Amino acid sequence: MAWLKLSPEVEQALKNARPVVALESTIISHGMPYPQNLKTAQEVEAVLRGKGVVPATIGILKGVVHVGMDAEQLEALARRGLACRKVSRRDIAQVLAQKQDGATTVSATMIFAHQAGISIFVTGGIGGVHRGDASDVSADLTELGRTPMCVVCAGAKSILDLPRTLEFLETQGVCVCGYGTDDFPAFFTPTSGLPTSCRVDSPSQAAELLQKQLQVQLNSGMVLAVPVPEHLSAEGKAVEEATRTAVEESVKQNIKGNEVTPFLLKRINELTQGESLRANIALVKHNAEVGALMAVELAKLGRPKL
Ligand code: PSU
Ligand code: MN
Repeated sequence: MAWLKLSPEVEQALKNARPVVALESTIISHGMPYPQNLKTAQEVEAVLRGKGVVPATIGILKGVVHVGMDAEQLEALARRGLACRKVSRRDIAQVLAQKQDGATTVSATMIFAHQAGISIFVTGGIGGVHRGDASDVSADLTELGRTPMCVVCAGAKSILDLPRTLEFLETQGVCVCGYGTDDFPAFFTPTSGLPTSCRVDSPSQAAELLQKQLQVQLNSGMVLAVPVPEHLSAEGKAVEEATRTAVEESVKQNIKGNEVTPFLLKRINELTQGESLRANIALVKHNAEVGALMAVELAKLGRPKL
């Protein structure tokens, strides 16, 4: 496909049924400031490689989707940051038609990873239903309802309305699986007090669950929600307070649409003097470890027999 390019390494790995894990690029451009964003992107790739998994960071350059970005491409995207276009499902055709650059959100990354033949995708947190405005529902949630992909993450941030987010996922038929927990993780803290829909306790159990989901051809996605390890969690109260302040500010300043999430992430980082960013980075790397182990197990199971 002229509009979708696999890097030689990713193409080779997929051909040989070796484990490959997808990574998104909006977390780099809009989720973290430069240069921590670049360093994190490189470290997450290194975590995957360390476990024998090929990383496939996905982004759009001049109207071409790249599945597996090289060092130069990654650096250009990280430097451009918020000036880069944030691309979710609705924006894809336009960005490709007009040959623009773009960073893919969870929703767009799921679409392209699936088209490339990848089934596991690691990130920090998914979008959800916003606290400030409950009609602001992330396209990540509807995408999870329609694309067969396992998104390994630390749940969703408390910038979101978590009860509504989980209800929405249930309506969309998304399997929300806790990794070693029955409690849906709330990103910076391991628990939210809200139930997941099921639980697994090992990478092989997680792989078996995904394999079954693919075999049955549900064509919907699953979330593998990994609680942040206690020693990496951010100071709960400080982040919670900063979150409340940031949400209030976003409402007062009339921040709307796809600018809400980047605004909140930036403000919480400022208000916690970098504490939230530190925890964010550590947690993404931890998710990558779990996602890598799961991908290795999935590769052992082979292609699902339909
Ligand atoms: N949540 C985070 N960090 C992020 C994002 C979400 O903790 O970087 C990014 C992801 O790319 C996600 C997107 O797909 O924000 C959701 O944006 P919105 O709320 O506008 O749908
Ligand atoms: Mn939104």
